[in-house]
Amino acid sequence: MRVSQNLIPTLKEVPAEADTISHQLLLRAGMLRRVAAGIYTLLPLGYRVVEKIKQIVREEMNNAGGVELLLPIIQPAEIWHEAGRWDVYGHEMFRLQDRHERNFCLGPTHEEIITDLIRQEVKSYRQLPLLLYQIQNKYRDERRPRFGLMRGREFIMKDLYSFDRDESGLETSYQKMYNAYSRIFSRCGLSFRIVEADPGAIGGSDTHEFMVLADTGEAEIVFCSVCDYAANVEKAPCQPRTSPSAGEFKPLKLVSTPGVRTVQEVAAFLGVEPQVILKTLFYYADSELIAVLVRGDRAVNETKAKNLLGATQLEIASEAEITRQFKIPIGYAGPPGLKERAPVKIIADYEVKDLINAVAGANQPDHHYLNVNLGRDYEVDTLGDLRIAEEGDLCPKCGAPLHLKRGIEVGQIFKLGVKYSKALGATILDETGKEIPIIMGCYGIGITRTMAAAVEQRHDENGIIWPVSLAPYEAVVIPISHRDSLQVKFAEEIYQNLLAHGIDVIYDDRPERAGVKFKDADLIGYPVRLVVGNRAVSENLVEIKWRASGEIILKEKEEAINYLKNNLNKLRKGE
Ligand code: 9G3
Repeated sequence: MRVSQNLIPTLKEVPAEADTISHQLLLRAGMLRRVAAGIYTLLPLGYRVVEKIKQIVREEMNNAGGVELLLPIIQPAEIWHEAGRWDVYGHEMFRLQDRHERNFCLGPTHEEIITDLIRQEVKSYRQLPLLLYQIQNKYRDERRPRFGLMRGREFIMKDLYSFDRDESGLETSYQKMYNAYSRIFSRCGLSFRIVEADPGAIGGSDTHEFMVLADTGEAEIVFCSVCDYAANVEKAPCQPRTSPSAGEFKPLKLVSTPGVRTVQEVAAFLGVEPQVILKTLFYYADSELIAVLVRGDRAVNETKAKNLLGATQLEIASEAEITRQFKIPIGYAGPPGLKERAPVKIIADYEVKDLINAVAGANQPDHHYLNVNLGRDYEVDTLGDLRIAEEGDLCPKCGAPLHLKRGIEVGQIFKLGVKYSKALGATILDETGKEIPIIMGCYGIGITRTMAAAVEQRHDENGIIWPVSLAPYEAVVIPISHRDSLQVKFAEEIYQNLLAHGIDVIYDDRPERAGVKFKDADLIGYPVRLVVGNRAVSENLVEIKWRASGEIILKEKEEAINYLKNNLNKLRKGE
């Protein structure tokens, strides 16, 4: 491949739209272009990276017994109605009508479609287990698409679905995928953690997420410094870090706190610690109004709240809405007298039980209460683990301190059980002729998100540093002077040689200064670059520079080929 034949529109400046480093670099490296919010063109070099990721995924899925097929992007509403999910996802689902005004959606996922296929084609336990997968575009109308490919509205996913006759079969399929995913992300040269995750609406039992560690990741994970425990903070259980404080209940006291609303402001104004302030947040669990109480220095874990309430959707209630409807001024909400103000269920984190003589909003403008005590001044409907795990919380497995890191979720595996096979009647006859529902699992990898995650994790101030396994080209050949016919001839020869030896090589034959070509090579992130200058012509020497290490060595032309072949071979297996 010659650069002059390709379309690689590199940019010097950072485009304003780019909101994370991988987005900036993929745009600047001429690999990605925005068409609309969350919708992108993969330019030729970006496309090559995605194809390499797909190939790694395909090889490992096939090794694990997966069989590839292709399900439609456009899906009839009927099947989603039958599975009871057409109305669950609201605006996030792209919906459309055909010319006969029949309803369809653009597939955000494919459980319904593949279960519909299986209920028609699989009738006997003899046909199981089956591991069917596709690599297909997905559509989700994100409220705030951002971070380029990391949270797009159209993206490429590999989704595999396992079909087994019983739980132990599912366990086997699940383990196969767990191991295959580990191999995939290692081969992609990524540093990742496998974390326990929350099954969410899917329900079911086990679920794990594969997180590429990156400070810009949207997901937060906790992991133990001693044992192998790691979990998405959404799921990580928290022990109360408090002990019931002795102290007798002091008399409730109303104090004037004009214009003092946030925990920080109240703490400063009253000269108390955030830990003794009660934070009251309002949510709608499906349609029920909920007040969640946590200690002032903690954050509400909405996933835990949703699970505690058994709700499908949990939405934060706007404070303005609460003020308008219940005359509770913004920033002055509190549990004493709350139930008289609003038909609200109050749930509280375990630590609230140990809060003696707390500070809380007085549900009236510019006033707080001092010495608020559970049992005397208010009641709660349920106590539970409702806070987000923090640095230093104790490992639920071994009790050692937990650490916090951010990550990018690139894969997730779920045990579905019979959720879809029951809803859609996908059953088999077992040996005794008894009809039983098929046990399912589902396993996703964000293909385009993996590309972005690789850039988040592997870049420097000059640009992207692709692992060899994902690089658009493994090597780039650059003549110092495009006017010097001997240098050009030499560069051509070495380019042809590398091609002949099966190396993924690109030749920068543009009529440009060498400096421009070097900057582009570093920005795009080719793993290795071969420079052909005067010493090539006079001493048959080629300069070889490795992008990741910055190491530069000189090799005679013939040696250079073997040296590259050996080193690239080693690196292809995952750095
Ligand atoms: C929808 C919409 C968005 C969705 C879903 C459905 C996420 C939905 C969960 C999954 C589970 C697994 C197979 C591959 C791995 C993940 N967002 N999920 O079901 F209608 Cl609009 O997709 N699916």
